[in-house]
Amino acid sequence: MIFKQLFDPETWTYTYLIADPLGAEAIIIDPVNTHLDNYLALFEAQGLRLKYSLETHVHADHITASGLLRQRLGAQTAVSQLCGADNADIQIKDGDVFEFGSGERVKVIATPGHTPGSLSYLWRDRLFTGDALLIGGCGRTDFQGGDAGALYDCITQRLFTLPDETLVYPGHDYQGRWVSSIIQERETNPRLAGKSREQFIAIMNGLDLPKPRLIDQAIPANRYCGLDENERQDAIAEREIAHPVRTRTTPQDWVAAAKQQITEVSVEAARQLLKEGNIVLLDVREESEFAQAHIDDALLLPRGVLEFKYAALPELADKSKTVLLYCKTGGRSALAAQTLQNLGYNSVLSMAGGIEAWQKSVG
Ligand SMILES: N[C@@H](CCC(=O)N[C@@H](CS)C(=O)NCC(=O)O)C(=O)O
Ligand SMILES: [Fe+2]
Repeated sequence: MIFKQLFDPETWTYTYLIADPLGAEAIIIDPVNTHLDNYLALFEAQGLRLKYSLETHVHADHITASGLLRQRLGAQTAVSQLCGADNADIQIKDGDVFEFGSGERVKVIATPGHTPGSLSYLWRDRLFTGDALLIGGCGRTDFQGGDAGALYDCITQRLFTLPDETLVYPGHDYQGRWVSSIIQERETNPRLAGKSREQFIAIMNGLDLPKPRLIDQAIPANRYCGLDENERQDAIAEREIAHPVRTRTTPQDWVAAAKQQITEVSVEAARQLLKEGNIVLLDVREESEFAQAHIDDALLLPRGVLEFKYAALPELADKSKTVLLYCKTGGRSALAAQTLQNLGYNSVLSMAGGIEAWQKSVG
């Protein structure tokens, strides 16, 4: 077997490559976009075929290379079904098994808490814990839908019950440690060893860590396998050419489905509503698009981080107030409108045609 632990010093992230030379089939766990060339060189040098690119969660601190690996090598991208990354090839559930090479199996163990969709992967005697269990620590639970109680439960009930000698390979280490074991973490992890659920929650609530440097770029990008807007469109187009018969849902399908569930208004109606006032105007595009041009008085809340950030906006505290959303052409705002409805907002409108239609119409 080939097993490599690769490290990204910029974000202290570990990436794992496992390959069965007999089948020459490989999988990669948590690849980082800036290392694409290294990975490609490695696959080529070792004659490997990348079958799966697995994510432990939607990362907040770096951008995944999974979408690029799909484009370049045809790997299938996989992430938890709870991550909101609709464009991944495989939406993973607890208990799923990935097979590769000659009989190699990777078993999925749901380990929510750092994020709701966090997963650990068990291969032979090695456990890849992402940011659930870290060496002498664990993933933070103060953003991305984090839940300290859930993290305590899955670590103590599902990971600490694995055989003592199981090796623990984390998603990060900030002190240069590479590997641990279940017994070592169960007996010495300062956040968990001998700690009750309540004590653990109190420790996690008191961490007060600065937010990751790349969070605003990383989360939205990672929900699209790390691809930027242009690369996403290219990837969709390439896929349509390679597989003209649609066997999977595309972003266009999700937008069409969302539009059945929400209320769209024309640019003219939107102008009238804004004139009347008492309405919250949200721009759900990315920060860079907002910086180029936006509608007066719009608040920026990119669709990719909507669930994580809406609660922090005082303008959105009253869920009965009318919220008008727009994006570039009306697709993303339809998806965002559906999300806001699911979050309990009962008067949500999406502006058809987006800012492009707004700019073309006479104000
Ligand atoms: N300083 C780092 C942030 C690191 C960070 O917040 N890491 C997350 C994982 S995405 C974590 O859970 N850290 C746990 C800890 O630092 O105890 C950055 O800017 O990227
Ligand atoms: Fe993380």
